[in-house]
Amino acid sequence: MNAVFVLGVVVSAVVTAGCGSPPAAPAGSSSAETTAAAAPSATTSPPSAAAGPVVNVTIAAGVVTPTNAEVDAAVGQPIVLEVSSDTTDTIHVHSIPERVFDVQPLPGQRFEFSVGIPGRVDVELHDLNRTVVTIVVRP
Ligand SMILES: [Cu+2]
Repeated sequence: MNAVFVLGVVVSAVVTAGCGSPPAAPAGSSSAETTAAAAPSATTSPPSAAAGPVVNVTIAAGVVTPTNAEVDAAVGQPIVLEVSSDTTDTIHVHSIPERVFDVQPLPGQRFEFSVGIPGRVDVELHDLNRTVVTIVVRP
């Protein structure tokens, strides 16, 4: 009789790293860097970074608005977080490399960044432990 090979649990190591552990950055030169070798067909968005999404974030009395929102962006496109807050906090952008912004108790703070690798990037407030928005980054 043949032994029955059960497919092992391969997935669990990658999923939901969360805040505790930084995302595993690919060490070494993998295929991550895209040099825009062949754009298949330029449909709508021009390659030169057009205006990206602007996410308005309000932190008031311990309540974040929005939470678990989702916006689209393209690789390299500027993404702006406009934050009004009544307290200090830390914004953690789970991109590679990750980015951290210090929130002050002020209106109209503006944090701009871009993402170089396609995928889903969570933007979190660490003190309040909320995911504000997930940015879906297209290639
Ligand atoms: Cu985080």
